[in-house]
Amino acid sequence: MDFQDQPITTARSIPWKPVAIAAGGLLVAVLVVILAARLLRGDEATRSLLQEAEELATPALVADFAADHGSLEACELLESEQARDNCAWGVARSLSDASLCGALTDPAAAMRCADGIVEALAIANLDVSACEAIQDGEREARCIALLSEPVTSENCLERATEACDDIRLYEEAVATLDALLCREIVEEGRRESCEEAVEDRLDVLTEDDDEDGLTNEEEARYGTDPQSPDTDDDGYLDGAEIDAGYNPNGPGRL
Ligand SMILES: [Ca+2]
Ligand SMILES: [Ca+2]
Ligand SMILES: [Ca+2]
Repeated sequence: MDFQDQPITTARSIPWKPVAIAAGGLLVAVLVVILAARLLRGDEATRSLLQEAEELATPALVADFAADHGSLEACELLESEQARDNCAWGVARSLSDASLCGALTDPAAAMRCADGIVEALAIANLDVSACEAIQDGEREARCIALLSEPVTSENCLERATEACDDIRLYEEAVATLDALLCREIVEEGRRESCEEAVEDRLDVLTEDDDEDGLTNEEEARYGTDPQSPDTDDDGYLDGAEIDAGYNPNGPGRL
């Protein structure tokens, strides 16, 4: 088959075939009747057909159809302004496209529509800078506060991330210094950063800046100076004093 054989489709037209399958045919038929009747208008019979079809196509049904198929055009079939706004809101939400909220006639509803989508995307992408596009100040602050906290197993569900299991594994691997647990993490980037974090923590735990035989972590535990090999300046290294049971911070034994 070459390019010439491609079926001809009109841009942005309603995909009738999948629609017919998805909607079970009935609603589509009703919408076709409405469209046809609106185009023809005029005579009594057409008007009554139009009325009948519009009664069948309840706002909720049309809104579901519009949202399922990302069709703002379907929302235009609704009579009341509020129903059209609700319908357009549903389409914008289902496509995660805040720009479509501009189709709402009520400016307050248009703002809530856009803010909700921007916020949901910011949370889904863990992108705190995206919160700044939220118009409602309070909502923007809430979004920034939420995303500024590091994601932990405690708050990962609230942040709508599906990575809670990964995050729990990450935390456990770092806490127990078990790099093998990192390998069970599904998301590749997080798996790699888990292995690095375990390695970094191992490095930190084994670091001995002043080379006195006590790691920095041990110096913190004994209260000695991690930057001075002989904290009490008595000629014996901190590590040697601990090993021999002497107080590295002054005279006497431990
Ligand atoms: Ca040391
Ligand atoms: Ca020391
Ligand atoms: Ca000493």
